[in-house]
Amino acid sequence: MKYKVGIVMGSDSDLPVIEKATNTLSALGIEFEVHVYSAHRTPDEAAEYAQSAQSRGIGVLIAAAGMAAHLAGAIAARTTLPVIGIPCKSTNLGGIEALLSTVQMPGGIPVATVAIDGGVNAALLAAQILALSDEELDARLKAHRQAQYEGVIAKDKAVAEKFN
Ligand code: RP5
Repeated sequence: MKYKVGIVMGSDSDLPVIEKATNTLSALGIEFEVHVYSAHRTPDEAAEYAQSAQSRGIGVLIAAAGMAAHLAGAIAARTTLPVIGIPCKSTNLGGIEALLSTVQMPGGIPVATVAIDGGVNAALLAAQILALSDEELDARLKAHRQAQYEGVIAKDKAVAEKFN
């Protein structure tokens, strides 16, 4: 592997979402590291992590946070690596607050925002970015997509046999 994925979350209460991402990265054979850094509670550590990520072999960053979710934007402000934001559902506002906080970045500092609690797609998007310069990973991604296709075809067959 040329590059690792760096994953940060605002709190360990975001772990269930992060585990969807780490399971997907593991299935694709992608190395990653995981940390808890908060844009609000540990802003210096979050900034230092983002600033040093590229020099430590990270190719894409994933940042997950809930509530007034500034983490992905704060990370993106400190690096030119691509940053994928995951808005997390952590209050009775349902995650819409984190979605808007993560997605509505002002021009100049992009964050590629996935769905609320979208850990799987964050990992797949990171994989697709890394696959641009990694042919073996690209082949594993295409196999993953094919397996997904075949899984849905099999489900259709099972449902059709039951009801038709
Ligand atoms: C955010 O606040 C975190 O990303 C988390 O989603 C939310 C709640 O954090 P805890 O109070 O559970 O630590 O910063």
